[in-house]
Amino acid sequence: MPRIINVAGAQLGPIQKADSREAVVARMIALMDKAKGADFIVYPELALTTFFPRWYHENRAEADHWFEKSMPNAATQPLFDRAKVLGMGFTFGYAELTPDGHHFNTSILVDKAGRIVGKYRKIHLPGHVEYDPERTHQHLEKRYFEPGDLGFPVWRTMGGLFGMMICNDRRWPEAYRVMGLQGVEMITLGFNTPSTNSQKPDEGPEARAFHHKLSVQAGAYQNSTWVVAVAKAGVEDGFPMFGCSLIVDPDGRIVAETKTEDDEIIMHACDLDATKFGKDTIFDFKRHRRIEHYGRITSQTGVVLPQE
Ligand code: CDT
Repeated sequence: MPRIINVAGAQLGPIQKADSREAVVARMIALMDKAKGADFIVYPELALTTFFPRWYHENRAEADHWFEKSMPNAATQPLFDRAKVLGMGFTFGYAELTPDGHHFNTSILVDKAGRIVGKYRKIHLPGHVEYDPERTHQHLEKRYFEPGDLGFPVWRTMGGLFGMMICNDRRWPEAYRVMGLQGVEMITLGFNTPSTNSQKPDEGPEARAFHHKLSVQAGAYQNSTWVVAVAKAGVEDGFPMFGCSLIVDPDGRIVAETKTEDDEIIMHACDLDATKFGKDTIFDFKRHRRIEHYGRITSQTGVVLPQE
């Protein structure tokens, strides 16, 4: 018997500095209405605002207005309310400021009854801490966020096993594997990826999309899981970000992909039981993993060269 979950990826086009959260939430609700009939809808990383880590503030506290102090809050409650009426689970990313003053790049998983059942805080923060005049654009996630402190959990909800990662996490096989080792069947991934490499301007959208797809497809295949990757795209405050939102099956194949860099829905009926074959055969971790040789993965961060 297949275990079908109808999934929607809700790509968001650009959000400008001046756009209010209320206006963005209205766009998110319009996408939700378009996806009517879906069981679950996935929105991007930092979905409620412009990608503010491109802006440098000497005084970090000046960026605090981009953060949410509670969730749901007045601006996002209408999204929770609409989802409940439609019986749709959802996930989206936002900047989280905790009551004790910690800053995280966060995503939440909400079930069909509107309950927050999971929270993930981005672990692989890209970019830099200080203003870098050498770059074509700034990417100051390391300035404004702390690395996540919740690990890579997997939640049993909506009839399956769900995990979350955020943007740059998709480039790190360890992130998928930690969830793979908990049997994950669907990973959601919101992203904001600039269309050019700030340190290598001739690396444009084609190469960026290639690395994006390569990472997501490999992660899905090697852990036999669905991955739903959703962008915030288009030109934000003069800075272009690519689209390429994807639904990837447990065989690593793209089954749905956006065509624009604007608000756009992709949908697919994902059979969670399609994850079984890979998990029981070539990626049956229990039979095939050789952890006695993997020590460096958790004991070492940088490269240690062999002795000359
Ligand atoms: N948001 C995010 O994580 N973006 C990164 C850009 C990396 S370049 C500093 C990404 O991996 O797409």
